[in-house]
Amino acid sequence: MNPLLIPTDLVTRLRTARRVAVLTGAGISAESGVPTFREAQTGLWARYNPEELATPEAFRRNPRLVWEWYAWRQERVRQAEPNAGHYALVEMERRIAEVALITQNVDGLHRRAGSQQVVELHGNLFRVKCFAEDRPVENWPESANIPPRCPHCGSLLRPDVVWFGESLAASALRVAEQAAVTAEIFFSIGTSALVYPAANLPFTALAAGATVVEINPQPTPLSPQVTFSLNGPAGVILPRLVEQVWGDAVGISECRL
Ligand code: BV8
Repeated sequence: MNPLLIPTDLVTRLRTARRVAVLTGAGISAESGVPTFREAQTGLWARYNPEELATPEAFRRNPRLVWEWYAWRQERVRQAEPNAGHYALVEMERRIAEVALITQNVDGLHRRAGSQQVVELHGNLFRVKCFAEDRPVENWPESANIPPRCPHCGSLLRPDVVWFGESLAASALRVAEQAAVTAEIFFSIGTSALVYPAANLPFTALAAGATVVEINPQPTPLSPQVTFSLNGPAGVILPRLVEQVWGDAVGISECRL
């Protein structure tokens, strides 16, 4: 099926939907030039497996290495701009009564695009917290230390992201699960659906009777179960979807699709 052809049945359902939940992964930021998790790391990070670096064990073993890896990722994201896929979700949020945007991404690009209701399940690259006290830290005195030290207890500072083996924030997970249970339509966009508990959410929505839509150029473990599978890049398919649902109603030129 031509991925750019949005099933009319999906267009009709979305036009009348009042509660929509959207789960995004690294794939939605790919067209902004931010490498996905599975894509090989480049340059000096090519020899590291991200799932090994994104762990408390790796940080204990070599805090400087892990801190510098996150600094490198921050720089990649600073040079990036949200893409048409991010903006289409902003448009969806404007048009539908309730949209819960649940992201596994730590790049902050959804908020930069203008999305309001964003649940960052795995944290944010640009926030820092104390490794010992697990509390957010806004400012810390400049020093030669890498990683810098906590101004309260002197222990190491770390990125405020959820590492493998660490639990997600209970509040974020609760909001995400509630959105999956109550959604009429659940979108799974740009995620390989391999990392838990996020990967449970589409199945929770399916079990609750939701229409589940996957947008991904590649098949995932979720693909056989979904109602609609749109196999193409989110930055192409999402604007097309918004245009087909609301295009003539809103005069598409005004929104940055
Ligand atoms: C936990 C933050 C309690 C840090 C991240 C059950 C079964 C098996 C394993 C487990 C399980 N329960 C727990 C585990 C262990 C583990 C896990 O799931 N492991 C996996 C690898 C098997 N989960 C955890 O450790 C979680 N904690 O459960 O705590 C506990 C603890 C221990 C044991 C039991 C319970 C914590 C998980 C969170 C880890 N932190 N990020 C950082 O970013 O540095 S996860 C990180 O990787 C991302 O946030 C994201 O979640 C994930 C990457 O996945 P995707 O986003 O999907 O990206 P990926 O690159 O994989 O795929 C990109 C996709 O996009 C592809 O499909 C591609 O085709 C597509 N694509 C490409 N271009 C486009 C596109 N799509 C659309 N448009 C395009 N243009």
